[in-house]
Amino acid sequence: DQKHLTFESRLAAAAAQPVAHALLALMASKKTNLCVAADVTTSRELLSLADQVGPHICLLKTHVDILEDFTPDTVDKLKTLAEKHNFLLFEDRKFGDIGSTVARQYGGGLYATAEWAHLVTAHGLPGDGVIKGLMSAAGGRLRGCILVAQMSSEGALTSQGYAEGCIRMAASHRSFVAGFVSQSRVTSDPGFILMTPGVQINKTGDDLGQQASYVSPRAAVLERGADVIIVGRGVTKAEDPAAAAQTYKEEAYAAYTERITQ
Ligand code: S5P
Repeated sequence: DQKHLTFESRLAAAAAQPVAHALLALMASKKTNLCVAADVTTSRELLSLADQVGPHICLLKTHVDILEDFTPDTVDKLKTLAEKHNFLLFEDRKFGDIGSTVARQYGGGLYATAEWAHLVTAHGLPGDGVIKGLMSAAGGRLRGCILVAQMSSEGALTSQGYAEGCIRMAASHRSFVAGFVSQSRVTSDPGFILMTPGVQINKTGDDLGQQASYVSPRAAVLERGADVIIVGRGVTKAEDPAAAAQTYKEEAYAAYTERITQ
């Protein structure tokens, strides 16, 4: 069972997916399972945030379509920061269309996401064509996707059957699916990485349907099965984002340490 396994001991199970493998190794060596959701509107803020929280994160999750001033230069600078601080880039595009459309959205367009994002999110809704489409546009690059098996928002339509369908879909595309966005332990397969959003310390939900109450990093890891916690406003709106990231990192990693020794 994945629950008590260390990230290192899951490397073999993730061997088919190079980004999952790299991420597990990175989390173990850097001692962080924190992903910061960098939901800001200018490239300057994005790069500044990435530089500040970089030492504390394993993944920087972006919504580059929120940026008002996106250019390829933003991506070049983001790549440099990812190398400087040793984290991976995760574009939360939530692809959800037929394979041929997704292939073009991922491989081309303004954002050319396949060029730079190690991981992207996708919905399982369209069926496995969405994965095949992403794979076709990834080409030979080391890329992977995270399927959104459950959503954190109130009234989400991601039923248990839907989540199970996502797990099955992933199991037949192990070379490309690195894990899931989830709110519970949707799988005990040690090869897949579970990432949980809706995490904040001392905070209830927002007024736009983010779940009625956020959960703490500790609850996300120990009760919801998160390997990685995804934190947006808890860090981005903090007076000192670097200090906040450090706090979230320490709490989440301590919870992971507690889990593997349970
Ligand atoms: O179910 C989900 C899936 C995702 S990826 N619920 C989410 O909130 N997210 C993302 O996590 C969302 O797009 C945002 O970038 C982040 C949560 O941000 P926060 O500010 O609420 O922590």
